[in-house]
Amino acid sequence: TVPERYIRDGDDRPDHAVVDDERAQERIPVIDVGELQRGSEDELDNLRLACEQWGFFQVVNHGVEEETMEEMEKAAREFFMLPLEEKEKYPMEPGGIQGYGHAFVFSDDQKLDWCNMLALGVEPAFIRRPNLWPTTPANFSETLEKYSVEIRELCVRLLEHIAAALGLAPARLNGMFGEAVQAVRMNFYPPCPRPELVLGLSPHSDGSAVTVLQQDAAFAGLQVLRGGGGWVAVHPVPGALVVNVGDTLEVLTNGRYKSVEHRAVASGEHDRMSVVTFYAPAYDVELGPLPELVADGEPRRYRTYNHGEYSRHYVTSRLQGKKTLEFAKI
Ligand code: AKG
Repeated sequence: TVPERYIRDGDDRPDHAVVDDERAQERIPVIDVGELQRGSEDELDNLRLACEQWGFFQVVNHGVEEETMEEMEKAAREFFMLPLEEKEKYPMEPGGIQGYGHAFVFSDDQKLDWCNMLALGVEPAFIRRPNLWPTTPANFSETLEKYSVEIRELCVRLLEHIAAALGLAPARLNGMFGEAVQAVRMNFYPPCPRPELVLGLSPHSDGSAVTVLQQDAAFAGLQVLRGGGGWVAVHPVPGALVVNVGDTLEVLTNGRYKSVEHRAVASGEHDRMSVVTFYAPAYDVELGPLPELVADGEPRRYRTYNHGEYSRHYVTSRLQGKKTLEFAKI
């Protein structure tokens, strides 16, 4: 049976029938980062369209070593397989954002997501809470360090190409990010006896500029909300990483590129794991729509604000669609 605290009702219930409806054939775009690196204008167009029309895409030839990804997946899985009392040595405090537990729980009457997570700040160093980095498996920290360096390089490259796709100098976005913030969340979704009653992770957009997600191949549990309605499943492409536009990029582009609501559903048969990296500007950066991207006569949709304040607002809010972006709206 499924404990009452997880059971959703009404509109909140996941619609697993999503895979049978007319959206079933839709696939999020696949972008070849190798082609972008070689200067392909066609691939840059594909990236632009992916950001404008989807806000979500998969990347291949992304430069993150297969071995690095496999090791990260293995280390995270080993952690989640530990007995509960071992994992609870790294507790996420209620309403906290780092450690092991259920994130985004703010009240006793709130429905829980069918998910365990381990969330850790990685860069800059001052956001790290070393006592929350697991010591089992023994190579966990070393593996996460290596993984994070390679993912960070990918984020920097992606932001260069995204800037170029916007008609900006490639260094424009990275140049204003300062000591960029990088955080990782590992999500583990056990099989659920009644998956139609629960959500793995509530619908939300990300507060990041870009998010890079690694998922295992067992089950397409990640779903993306399409304009016009309907959830589209993100089918795992072997070796690919999933990238999405976060709220910060939506603000910087004055809404040209939109952060997109997504959620995770549980499976009746398979467990599923995702390793998610959030990449965002330094906390002291003042953010708003880039003047070059606000056309003459076009209204500014977002105000200028301090990114640290926005981050605090984000992490102290429930996962609730794109509600957190209200903070930035004029
Ligand atoms: C998140 O951690 O913010 C996610 O959206 C994860 C979704 C997934 O597990 O695919």
